[in-house]
Amino acid sequence: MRQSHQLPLVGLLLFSLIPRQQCEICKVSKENKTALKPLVHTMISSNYTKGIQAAKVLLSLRLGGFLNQNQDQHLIEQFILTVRSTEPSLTSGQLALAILALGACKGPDGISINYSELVKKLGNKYKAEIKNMDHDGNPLTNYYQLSLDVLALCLFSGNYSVPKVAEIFKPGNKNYYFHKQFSVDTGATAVLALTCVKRSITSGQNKTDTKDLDNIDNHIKLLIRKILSQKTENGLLGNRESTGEAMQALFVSSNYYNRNQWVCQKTRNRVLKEISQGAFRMPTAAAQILPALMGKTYLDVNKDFSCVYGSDIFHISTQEPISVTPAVSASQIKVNYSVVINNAKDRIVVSVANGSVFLNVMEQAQKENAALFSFTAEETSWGPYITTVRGIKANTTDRTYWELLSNGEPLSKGAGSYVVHAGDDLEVRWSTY
Ligand code: CBY
Repeated sequence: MRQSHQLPLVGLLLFSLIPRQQCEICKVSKENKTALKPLVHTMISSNYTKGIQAAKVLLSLRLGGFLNQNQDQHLIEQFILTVRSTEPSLTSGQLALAILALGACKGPDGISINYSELVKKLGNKYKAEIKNMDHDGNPLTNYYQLSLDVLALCLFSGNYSVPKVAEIFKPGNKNYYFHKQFSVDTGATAVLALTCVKRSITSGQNKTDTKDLDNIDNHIKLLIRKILSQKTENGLLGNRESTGEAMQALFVSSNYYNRNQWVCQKTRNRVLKEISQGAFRMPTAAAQILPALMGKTYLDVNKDFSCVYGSDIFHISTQEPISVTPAVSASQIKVNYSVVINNAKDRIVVSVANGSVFLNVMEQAQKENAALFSFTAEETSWGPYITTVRGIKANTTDRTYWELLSNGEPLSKGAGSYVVHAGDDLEVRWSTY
């Protein structure tokens, strides 16, 4: 064979030896994309693309290229107004997510976004978080949100101190844990943030001490180890809800683990199976899993890169309503419900319609005995969050909250989505995390 004929062959051989990126290997193939239809459907339905809660949904739909140009323009215009009118009251993580959603890609001409102003405001909110840590090491919100802050500040050239990031994001920090249990969601977003910071240092954008770079590198390595230690038998990372962001963290740090430590196809296949069984019905849950299935991560956010517009891939209209509340049938079931404060337990048996959720039980108990069972809840992107019970208020600075349990086990769902069963022993317990 003449040398000139050999060249393409050598090229092909070399190409096949280049390890393919994990995200490429794991992304759902074109043929299997219809498996994602339920997720896109849940997210795009009009009720969940409104308000600040829509940030994660928008970010996910835009990263995945699931909107057409009209939908994108309409949703972004609406979202800008929301951000403008609510900005002062947003938490740091909410504003960070909003910036990531708006700047996920370069949208239709004619929409102008004042990034520098938003990023400056985020810088101030992040500063306030750090300041709050001076007292007892607790930020105003939590490390999940601090990670989103650093990620957005890093991607959008905001102000933050690299040595401070290297100091506070040590994997031993208590803020990565709730009740001594490592929070995979938190660890995964921290890996994404730290990876962005590391890249900005190595590309020369950010000048810093090599000691900080080494520390950040080490934090990523340890966090990846912790995430992998939460891999379950069936392939999920942590639980169903944390898997998507954990996949993103593993995609961007494939040189920190061996190929045999994570078989991403197993995780992906498990997730696809869960989707086919009706999981991820909550818009935020769908939004958290979708980017990874498209081989994307939050590090792909780039305001200067034109958005990819799908041509109505699934023919889903923004008007189509979708019900997320489980069907409630006429028959009644009895459950036990208690409020536990330290060693004092107040118990009641309530009757609710079959198919009811935890919140319905709390409402019924409150109706029957307001003195013992009164409560308040706040709407979040994961549904209602119980803030006070009998007037006692949860507080991030003291790391207190109202924990939800069923039959002695903490729930992995919120009050608005956990469907109760006859005879359940339900509990809200005053806890410290
Ligand atoms: N988002 C946030 O700030 C939340 C970050 C998060 C790590 C989040 C999980 C992960 C995520 N992807 O959003 C988180 N939970 C936090 C930080 C917290 C603490 C909130 C207080 C604070 N420091 O800011 C706290 C108190 C430890 C907490 N979560 C409590 C609870 C329980 C809520 C009970 C109540 N009072 O209503 C509960 C129900 C656990 C329990 N058994 O009591 C709980 N969390 C759950 C189940 C969850 C998951 C929700 C899953 C679902 N299907 O509804 C979760 C996704 C999430 C939301 N919590 Co917290 C974790 C998981 O299971 N993977 C930023 C914002 C901008 O979006």
